[in-house]
Amino acid sequence: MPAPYLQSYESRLANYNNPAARALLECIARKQSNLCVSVDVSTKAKVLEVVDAVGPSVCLIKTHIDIVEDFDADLLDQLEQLSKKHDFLIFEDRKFADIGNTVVLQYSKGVHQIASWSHFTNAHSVPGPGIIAGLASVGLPLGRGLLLLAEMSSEGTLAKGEYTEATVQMARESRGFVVGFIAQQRLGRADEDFLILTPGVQLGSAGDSLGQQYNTPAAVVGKGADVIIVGRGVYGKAGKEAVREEAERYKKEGWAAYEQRMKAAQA
Ligand code: 5BU
Repeated sequence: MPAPYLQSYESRLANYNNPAARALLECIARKQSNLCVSVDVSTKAKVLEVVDAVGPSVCLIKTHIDIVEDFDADLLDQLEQLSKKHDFLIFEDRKFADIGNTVVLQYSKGVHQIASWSHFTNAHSVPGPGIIAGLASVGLPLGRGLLLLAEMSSEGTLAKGEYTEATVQMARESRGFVVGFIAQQRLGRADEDFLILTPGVQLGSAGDSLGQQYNTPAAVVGKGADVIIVGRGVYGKAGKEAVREEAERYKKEGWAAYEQRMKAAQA
């Protein structure tokens, strides 16, 4: 029997109880898309334009909600409508990094009320397990899922080696809520199944001037990514039609790489 991640997305449903993880696996299989587009634009109109353009091609939309200058509750309503129209889930890339008591407040309160609309969020493991306990106290009753930042795509990252290993161990101890990692490669033992979401993906660019490092969809899926996260590679194109086409291109690349991974495992 090949390792869980070498099996189909559908068959991996059996390995997850978390409702957000299950919904994501189902959506990936239904749409034949392992593409997450990161919508890092700073006005409400632009966020909605990009999401409407890429929606048909993605399983997941990633937000940095705190960069939207004219944020209001209507943006969340419209995002939710688009997620129903196009069938995708939402991941707020909040990168929580504080003590449990503080992240409870940051996750549930303030202007953004992240837990109320975001199926997934993520957290650094640097504070220790209290951060997971705090976030779980808010997110679990709502059926949310947490991704731990086990590795980063940026040059010189300190999230490697023993830090990454200790992060995986923390995840093992909270499997109901922690559904996987933001990472650059497959993590965990061969018999374990964690979702691996990988940012730092672009075709035709090696990186940016601020330390971002890019790999291709084929390279990251080959190393174990379940979901590829693409930002500027998609929303950076000029015009809604070009953005839509680019999302479709990454969707096809990501799916072909997944099929290739399954084929290689069966050979
Ligand atoms: P890009 O435009 O494809 O470079 O955007 C990548 C997105 O993923 C951006 O929102 C980052 O904040 C996010 N990101 C990342 O690039 N690398 C990481 O290790 C993590 C998040 Br964690």
